[in-house]
Amino acid sequence: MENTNIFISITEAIRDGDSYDIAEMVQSSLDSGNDPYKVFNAMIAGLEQCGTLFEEKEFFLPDLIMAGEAFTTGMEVLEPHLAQTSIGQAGKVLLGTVAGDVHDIGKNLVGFLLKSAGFEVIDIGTDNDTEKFLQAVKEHQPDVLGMSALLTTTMLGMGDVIKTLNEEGLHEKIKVIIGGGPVSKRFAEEIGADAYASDAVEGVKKIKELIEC
Ligand code: B1M
Repeated sequence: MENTNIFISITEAIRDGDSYDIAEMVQSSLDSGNDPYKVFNAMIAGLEQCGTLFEEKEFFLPDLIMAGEAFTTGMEVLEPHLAQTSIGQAGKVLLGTVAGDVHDIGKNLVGFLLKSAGFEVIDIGTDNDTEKFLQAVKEHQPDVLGMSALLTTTMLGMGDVIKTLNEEGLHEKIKVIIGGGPVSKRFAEEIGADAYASDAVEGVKKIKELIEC
């Protein structure tokens, strides 16, 4: 299939939650010699379209669920091709999504790129309250704690985690970076995070900077 067409088809398959065909489409696009990162961008565009249609009330919760599942299915095929840039150990990063929030696609991408860049990644999953973050920091003693939030209601939990790290004297031992749709550089500064990243690539760059300084 001609390049532009396959990218459009991949975007539409993710948007429409087509878990059945997406794996074959991604594989066929890679077999045709397309850049894996362009395939990846086409998949992300599908999630963005799904989110827009959800906002416009044309799509509903099951559509979001199906799009998320199709994305995960596509990533299973794509991931080994993106991972080819792997290098040595660069530091330890603890990643998690905050309490009340089950969105994990963005966090997983950050984790995936970090691993590709040679970081050890401990991913504690989704829906982590302050206590869970605190326990994980004590147990794993990471160089960097990375928190993700996709909801305006859950992002506030990030501030609670940082406040508790400060109270327990743990923030002086680790750096904290935050990311996710509703958060911003300004919000990061307000809650005392050490860095903010708008996307996964910037996340890896900022984490490298945090470890170096
Ligand atoms: Co939800 N959802 N969702 N959802 N969902 C959003 C986020 C929403 C924007 C849709 C919309 O209205 N347009 C909206 C949030 C509105 C708001 O609060 N501002 C929303 C809503 C409302 C909800 C529910 C409340 C719906 C309901 O039940 N009525 C519900 C909440 C559930 C909960 O968490 N308690 C809900 C549920 C879900 C699903 C479970 C169905 C599914 C998630 C599946 C999963 O993650 N496993 C889902 C999905 C798929 C979406 C959309 C469509 C896509 C999110 C996504 O994965 N994007 C989303 C619409 C959208 O984003 N346009 C939407 C792709 C991903 C790569 O981007 O996660 O932003 P993102 O990550 C980026 C950057 O943000 C950054 O890097 C990533 C890669 O570049 N980043 C970091 C993220 N974390 C980082 C951490 C870092 C650094 C960078 O350092 C640590």
